[in-house]
Amino acid sequence: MTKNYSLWSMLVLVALILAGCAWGEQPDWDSEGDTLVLSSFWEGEISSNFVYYFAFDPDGDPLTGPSTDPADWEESQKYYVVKWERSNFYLQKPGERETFFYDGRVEGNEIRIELSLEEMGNPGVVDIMVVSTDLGGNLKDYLERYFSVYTDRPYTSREDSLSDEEEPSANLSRVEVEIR
Ligand SMILES: [Ca+2]
Repeated sequence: MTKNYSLWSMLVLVALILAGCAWGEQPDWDSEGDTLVLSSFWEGEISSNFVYYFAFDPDGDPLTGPSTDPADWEESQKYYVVKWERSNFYLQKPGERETFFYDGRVEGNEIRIELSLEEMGNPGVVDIMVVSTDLGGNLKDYLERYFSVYTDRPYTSREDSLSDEEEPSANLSRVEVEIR
């Protein structure tokens, strides 16, 4: 009896381990290619003395994209705009009112956000600009020009020169975009 019990325990254990392996290796086919994950890295720790903006142009034309000034974006109403201001994330969709945004994370010198590509109409290319301002809306740092992310490429990155903004927390270093 004891022997049988041990055998069953071992079988159950083996089954659990196999199940665990299968679970861990399961590719997530359903959501493949439908999430854009943007990681922005700044020279200093993210600070609520500044506002951080991320603009996404989903029109599919890499010849057009967001300027370096968030005031223009608001006027054009063409872009998805995520911002981090006073410790909250906000999302403005084209032609809609700003809402709270929950797929963002701040950690040390990094701000990471996730957006559904499906929600943006599954564009083949997304044009992206990243900007920091002070609380009065004065521009601090930005990419020299927007960059285009082709959504069939799993990884795209952009460097920003390290010495163009003296406040480390507002000084953009690098942007990485993964398509998952
Ligand atoms: Ca465009």
